[in-house]
Amino acid sequence: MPELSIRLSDEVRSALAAKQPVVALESTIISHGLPRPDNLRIAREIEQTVRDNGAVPATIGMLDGQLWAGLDDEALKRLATSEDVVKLSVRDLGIAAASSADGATTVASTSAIAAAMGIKVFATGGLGGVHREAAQTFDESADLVTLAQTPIVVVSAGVKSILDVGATLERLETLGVGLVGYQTKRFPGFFITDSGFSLDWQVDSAEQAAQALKAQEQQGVHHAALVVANPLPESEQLDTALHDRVLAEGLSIVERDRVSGKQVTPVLLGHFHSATEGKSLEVNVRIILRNAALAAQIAAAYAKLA
Ligand code: PSU
Ligand code: MN
Repeated sequence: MPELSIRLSDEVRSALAAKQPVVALESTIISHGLPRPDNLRIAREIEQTVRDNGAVPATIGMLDGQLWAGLDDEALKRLATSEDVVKLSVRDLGIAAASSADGATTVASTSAIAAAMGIKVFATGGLGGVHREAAQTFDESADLVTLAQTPIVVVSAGVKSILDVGATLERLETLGVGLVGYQTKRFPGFFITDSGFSLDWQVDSAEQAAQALKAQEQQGVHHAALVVANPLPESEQLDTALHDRVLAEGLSIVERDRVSGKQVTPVLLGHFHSATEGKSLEVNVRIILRNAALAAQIAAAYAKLA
């Protein structure tokens, strides 16, 4: 491994050295995506789920300007409870380190850091993407361009339904990001099972997803991410009428309060969690735990291939 200024927990270090399965986890979900006090409990559950499915969790975050992969419970607690945790995309990492900040990494920065360390698989809830007003605001998540240049498997329940899903799919295609449904050819819509868009490809098992990663690596043109879209079963999705109503409210709050930049996503998700009286939170947690389980299975299957 190259000399990177990323501190690894002992567990993550030995798993990587032994080429055992490791799953990267982001910390923005914990600090900015999920409400307190549930967020800390959920962060621990995500890690446990990765372990239960045969991999070592590597939650990535910054403490006092130092990047870590593999957080101990005290660090997890700090990112979950401190008021001063900055949401860190890739462009923020250097300046945040020089400012001795505490920070939480997004899909973009987590995948970039994980890939730099040789971690092959990353689990999140839903990707960032093109926002609905992007034609005016140009608001497109840095997740997309980062995934275009980061070779890693990302397990997600599609993109957040707060986004323009069709535009996001077009951008993923343009950017060369691989996209495959897990046991489906319907693209999931995060809180809802089916976003209304279809997919070109599906894999039927964790082994097949691992084979796709392996094949990409062997082809020598593996510069971008492979997104494995893992939908919730319909019986577990958020009620679609409730979803549509709360989303419309959330979007008008964003407009009314002129929310912009990196606040948009946390404000919309926060509105969901309060306006659905915790129903969207339950759904969000199931999404993340299911993705963590599948990611661990893919990482384990990949380790067997290698
Ligand atoms: N998915 C969730 N909750 C979240 C996010 C994604 O279920 O909090 C976070 C991720 O860290 C993602 C970020 O990278 O939102 C996207 O933010 P933006 O739209 O500002 O790029
Ligand atoms: Mn944005």
